[in-house]
Amino acid sequence: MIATSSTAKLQRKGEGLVESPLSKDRTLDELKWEVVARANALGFDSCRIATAAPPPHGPEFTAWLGEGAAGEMEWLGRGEEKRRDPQKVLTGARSVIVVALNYWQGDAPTASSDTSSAMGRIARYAWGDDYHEVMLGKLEQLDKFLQTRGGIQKCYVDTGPILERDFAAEAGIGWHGKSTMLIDPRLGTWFFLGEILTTLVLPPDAPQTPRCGSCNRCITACPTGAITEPHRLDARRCISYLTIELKGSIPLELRSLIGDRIYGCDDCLDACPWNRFASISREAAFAAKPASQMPLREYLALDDQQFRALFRGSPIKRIKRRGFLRNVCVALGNVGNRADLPALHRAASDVEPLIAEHATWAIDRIFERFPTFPPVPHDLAAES
Ligand code: B12
Ligand code: SF4
Ligand code: SF4
Repeated sequence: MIATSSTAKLQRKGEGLVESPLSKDRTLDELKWEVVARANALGFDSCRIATAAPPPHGPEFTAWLGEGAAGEMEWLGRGEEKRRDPQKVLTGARSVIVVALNYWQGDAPTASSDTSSAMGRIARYAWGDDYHEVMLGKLEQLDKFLQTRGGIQKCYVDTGPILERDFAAEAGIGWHGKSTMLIDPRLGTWFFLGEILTTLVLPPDAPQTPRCGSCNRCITACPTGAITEPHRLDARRCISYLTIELKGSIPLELRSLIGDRIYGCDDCLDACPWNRFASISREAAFAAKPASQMPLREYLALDDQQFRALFRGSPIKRIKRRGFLRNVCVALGNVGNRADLPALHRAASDVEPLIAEHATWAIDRIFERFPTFPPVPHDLAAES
């Protein structure tokens, strides 16, 4: 708790009350450390402050949009002005409180001992509960505290028009990696960001020194060449975009590069040497759920209701059954075998044309890879 109120720090001068600069600084520092202590108690791994000034890479963001690198994410363009000026998000904003929450869970648990069933890969951030909900709940508690100190706040976790990585870098949460991921030497890249814009003045923290050096591992590790140059990602080629944000058909020329990934991609994160220092998240909500570890063909049996039940609370529910089964078909086309054909044949006549089209593509790929062996069982031919 703050020991002294700000009015106690006012000294008399003539007729009115003026603030002593010294005591004002102390009050601001105390408020800042109170915020940081509360953020820590809520489970955040880092909490630092940036000034609510226009983010430094606004021009790069505009150029990125202009080149069409956002693909179908037209919502990014709609919020362009706001992303380039926090005053357009919250009038009178003075500070941005930035938090980081580690979601690293270690290596993927192996759920199946049946090696004949192909498994898919889900990006680590989506193994457990939806981070938006987990983090916003915590940020709202900080907001309530700041209201008691006279602040007006807006809280965001990937949910608003903010260039989150720019404010996080300004606050010193991490530095801009060449992969575009923000990196902290302690947490690596495995953390989510959240922000509170506030009308309260809080002393800003210093940025970190960038430490990518001559490393280029993320760029060479990317399966689709989506990191076209350091600090620039063409979302249209990124597997995270193709499997999550893209609503329609996945471009044919990129399907085989997606491999076994069915929701998001971690390759440029896995490649980053700073991740060798990562430690397991303290947040129980991010622990892997069984739904993220099923053999691919079992996902194809899900109807709409079963899909919603299986992924309740998970970020995967966002792409709905049609998007998820589309991705499962692509992965089966890449890593499945003839034992997956019955499930794919059923999917090829799904009422959802998007699923049917990708299932047909997958069947063709499996026949290409396994033209004669092992032989097609009789019941398989009958089912198709
Ligand atoms: C759109 C989006 C995507 C898109 C586009 C990603 C992209 N790199 O642009 C797609 C769907 C591909 C995506 C993928 C992922 N995303 Co995303 N995404 C976002 C979102 C909503 C907006 C990002 C954005 O504005 N992009 C536009 C470009 C121009 O900005 P940027 O890439 O962030 O680039 C910044 C820097 O590179 C810098 N910059 C630009 N030019 C230059 C030049 C130099 C020299 C320097 C130093 C810096 C610099 O300025 C930019 C603005 O800060 C943010 C949340 C948010 N509101 O910010 C989450 C966010 C960036 N995503 C996040 C995550 C976790 C992911 C994935 C790891 C998920 C996954 N496993 O599949 C991948 C990672 C892929 C990658 N390498 O970025 C986290 C990242 C946390 C972190 N530690 O960095 C965020 C912050 C969400 C959150 N609240 O935690 N994402
Ligand atoms: S998330 Fe995957 S596809 Fe996207 S840039 Fe990173 S490695 Fe490339
Ligand atoms: S892999 Fe290397 S270049 Fe890429 S973000 Fe990590 S340290 Fe930077």
